[in-house]
Amino acid sequence: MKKNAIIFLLLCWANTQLMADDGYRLWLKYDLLSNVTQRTQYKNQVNAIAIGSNSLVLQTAAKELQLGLQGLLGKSIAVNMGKGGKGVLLLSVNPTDEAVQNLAADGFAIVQRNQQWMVVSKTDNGVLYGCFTLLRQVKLGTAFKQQRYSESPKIRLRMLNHWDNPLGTIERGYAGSSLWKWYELPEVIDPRYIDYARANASVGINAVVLNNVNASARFLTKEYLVKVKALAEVFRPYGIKVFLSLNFASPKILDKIPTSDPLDSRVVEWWKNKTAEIYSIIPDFGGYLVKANSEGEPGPQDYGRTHADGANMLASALAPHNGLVIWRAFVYAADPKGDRFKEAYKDFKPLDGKFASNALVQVKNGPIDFQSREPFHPLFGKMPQTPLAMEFQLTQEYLGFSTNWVYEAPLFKECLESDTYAKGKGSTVAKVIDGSLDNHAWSAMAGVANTGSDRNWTGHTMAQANWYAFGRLAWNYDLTSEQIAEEWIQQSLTQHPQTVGIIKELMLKSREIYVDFTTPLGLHHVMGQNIHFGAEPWLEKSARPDWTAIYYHRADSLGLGFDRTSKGSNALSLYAPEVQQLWGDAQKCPLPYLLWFHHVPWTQKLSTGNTLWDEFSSRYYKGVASVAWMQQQWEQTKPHLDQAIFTDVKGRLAVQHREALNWRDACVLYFQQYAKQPIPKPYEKPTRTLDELKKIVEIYQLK
Ligand code: BDP
Repeated sequence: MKKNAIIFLLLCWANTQLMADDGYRLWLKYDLLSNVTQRTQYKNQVNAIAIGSNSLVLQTAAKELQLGLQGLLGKSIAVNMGKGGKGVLLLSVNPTDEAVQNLAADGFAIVQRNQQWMVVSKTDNGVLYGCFTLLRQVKLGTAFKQQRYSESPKIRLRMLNHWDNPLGTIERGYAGSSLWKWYELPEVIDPRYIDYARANASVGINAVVLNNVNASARFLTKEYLVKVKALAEVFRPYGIKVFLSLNFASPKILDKIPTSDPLDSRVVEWWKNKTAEIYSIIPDFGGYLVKANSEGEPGPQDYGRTHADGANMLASALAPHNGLVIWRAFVYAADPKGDRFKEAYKDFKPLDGKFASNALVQVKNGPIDFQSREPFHPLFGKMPQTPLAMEFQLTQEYLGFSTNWVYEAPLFKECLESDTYAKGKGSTVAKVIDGSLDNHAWSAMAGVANTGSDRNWTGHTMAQANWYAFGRLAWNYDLTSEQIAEEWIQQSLTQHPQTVGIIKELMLKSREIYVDFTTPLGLHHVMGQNIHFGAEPWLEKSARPDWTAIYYHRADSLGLGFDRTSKGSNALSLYAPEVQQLWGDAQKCPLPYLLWFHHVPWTQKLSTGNTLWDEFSSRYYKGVASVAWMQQQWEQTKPHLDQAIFTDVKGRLAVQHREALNWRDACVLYFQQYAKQPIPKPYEKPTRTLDELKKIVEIYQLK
């Protein structure tokens, strides 16, 4: 071995031994492969990388591949222009290559021809994704197994939505402050912006909305647009487009136009000019995300216009620049007699077919608001003429912030795999949003980001997996939660087989455990009202009835749950008949959805053989016991994990246990007042009183 190579290996080794892992590198840890046979085998495959053209994205692809392979294989690998030959890995953009003919634009193939490996795609971005995939395969030991391997993304726009504000705070952010240092931009480019882009590109994310949907008009000022431009320049080499959330009243706020009516010619002109200005600064700007007439935000309804009128006005300003408007369907008029479940449907369903071709409607996964379990949103499958984008929430607003471990892939998949029956059996939500069911050109999946300035990006190290899983599922929703967990653990934490197994099991069970100790059997929206943390089922008064807890749980001496059948709000009627059948009968409704649709007598026997009260209260006890089990399991991972990560997660699990006890005691004692039944055996009655628990929750709520 040459002297240089020995020094290089020693440095790699020292690097991995000496530094405690602060989680910063996420799943992009290119440390020397520990499997020597594998390493040697891969080493023999690649001596250099060649790129056929010199575009920004292709250069990035080559640089990333070089960095990754050098780290993983412990040898230096040169990058050259040209086609190379044997032992040279070629990165090629070639729309006519037969290997990519049947793939979407960003798809790629990794093929071996004449003893040369190549990553080929129709687009630069596709090659970049191919390179990151190859690195993942090298790490997992699955690289270069087939002479031809290919992938094609199912969704066209795979985007993160940041709810970041101009002053650095993040709405519903639990991992520090905003990544974007607006004051320092555009002059100072924090290297972290680049690492953020790398992480996104590595899982196929190709679009980001930089600012909060409750948008400050300030982002559209010249002063801010040059800051946005600076970020766009960092993201461009990683194939990521920048979008902005806008404030619908911007013409009024920024330029004192007396109205923001979307049909007023002054307003139309204002947006046309503003949009042209944006594109003159950021030529590949993606477009706008809009929250309008929702939770106090301005919108077209302020002028008697519809959501489609508002969206189409913006769409026509964007069309000459190939921009998109993404209009959110998260609206719910305050109707004291209504059911919030039905509000968005009421507003949007009649507008199907009325949106411009460069407009998408972004719908949250469920009808209320990112609860730990929701039935799929009834709009999916009911607006066939409109491309519907999916909105998931990665940040754990209703899932215990960053002190609770909840792996969200099962939650996302549960929604994506739900059958809307829009065009018969198999019309899944996934097929609605990927555009295949109704032949839409555009498709999008958005995740409300969980990133922040914390060194490990997401506060809870395990929450990194939610960012990762979101990207992987937006790329290919057919991947299983288990596959994604397995690859994330191996890349981020450890490759020790037993430890991988333990962590994987914890991840896969974590969401159901959280549901059990917070909102079992389909209970929903009983969290603390101010910060959406902890339990506050006794909340009776708020600025709006549909912000209280009693509006949703409807507990009384007879039973528990919201009757959404024809005898109640009839929200069930918004779904296809097959879905109504599935959920409509309280005797047959799957238990996870029971209290979403039925007011069930406390004494009713459920399919488990227990009465509602016994099953409901037992779930809280089981949930707490499961958190204790998580703590025990975690202990076993200690010998095979970085100690900083081990200790941090251990601490967070202890907090989760304390919080689970609070949830359990608060909910069991509160609902017991209505059920008037003892705590089922073998469980013990909480030692604290309801008043004591109310005080604890008040502290959470910063009252
Ligand atoms: C709710 C959040 C609120 C958001 C809103 C939205 O509590 O902060 O602004 O969703 O999605 O979940 O617009």
